Amino acid sequence: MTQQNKTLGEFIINKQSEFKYSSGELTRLINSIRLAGKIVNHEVNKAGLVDILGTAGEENIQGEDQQKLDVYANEVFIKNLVNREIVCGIASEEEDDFIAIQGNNKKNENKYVVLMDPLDGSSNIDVNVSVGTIFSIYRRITPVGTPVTIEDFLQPGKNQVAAGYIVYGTSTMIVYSTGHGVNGFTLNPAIGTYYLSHPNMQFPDKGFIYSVNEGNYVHFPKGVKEYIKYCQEEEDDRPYTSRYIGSLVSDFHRNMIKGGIYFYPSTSKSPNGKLRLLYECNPMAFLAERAGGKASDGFNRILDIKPTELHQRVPFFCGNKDMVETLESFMKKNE
Ligand code: P6P
Repeated sequence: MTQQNKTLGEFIINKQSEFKYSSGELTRLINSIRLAGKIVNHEVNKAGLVDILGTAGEENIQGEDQQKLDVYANEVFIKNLVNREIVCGIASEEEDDFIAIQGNNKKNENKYVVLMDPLDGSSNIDVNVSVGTIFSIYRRITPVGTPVTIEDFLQPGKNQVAAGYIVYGTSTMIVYSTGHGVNGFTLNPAIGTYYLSHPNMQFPDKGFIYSVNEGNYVHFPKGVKEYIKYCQEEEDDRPYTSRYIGSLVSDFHRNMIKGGIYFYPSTSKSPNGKLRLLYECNPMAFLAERAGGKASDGFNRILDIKPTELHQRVPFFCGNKDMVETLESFMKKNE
């Protein structure tokens, strides 16, 4: 069988020996996410046809209107993870606090916690632009069998054992890493099977795309303003191309394939930026580093940051190593 025809299921079995922890549990975990992704994909693809658009009338912890698909996706992932009894805890952008999972035998022996943004970029749903699910997996650090605590979720991103995203775009893909390289699988919706379509994804050596919401330019730190002007100068391989979809998963996915940098800096209205450290920045940073890229808050490695709260935000700069390092040099110069 050629590498390209390999299904996600076959890939997981072949690779599970590489996973230094209990591979059976991780396999069940990734399979659970795979199934939930197919279910959400089905609803996302028909969102325009049924009355599932618009807000659910509630607000999430971010104070943002919850789109019905946000609520739906959150429920689908939580149900799939709980029913398979694979995790001891779940944190979600759509949940104010973490969810402790009691096993049937009331003594949950599971070792993993999952943090997720069940449907990132949801503001794009009504205008038919790609959205995505982002997930991050850790081993618990409190004793197995005891109730999970906030400490199990507030681990630095370098402790992740796996992370990835599902992009519901022109095709649906799951892209993930268990620490050894990044691999992308494309869903064949006719048979509901994911096939290995992007083995060992790596950022190209050079990147020429910058992705930022320039509408916030006047509120950016001086170093970011200088970097944007640097990207726009006529010089060497510049001006770069500006591409911003407004959906982190889609912008990141394109930049990892074509080469580029995505950044959501601090602004005067969001002094810590907009993106959440635990279930957006850390998983994307985990993937970026394993694809030869870099992820920073402008000064520090994202994966080294010790979280202090579940929904904390950080400024986020992520993509080709040379592009992130050039941006960091502008930030340092203006520190
Ligand atoms: P803005 C979507 O809400 C999101 O979290 C990311 O997916 C996206 O990159 C960013 O926010 C867009 O934010 O302020 O540019 O609309």
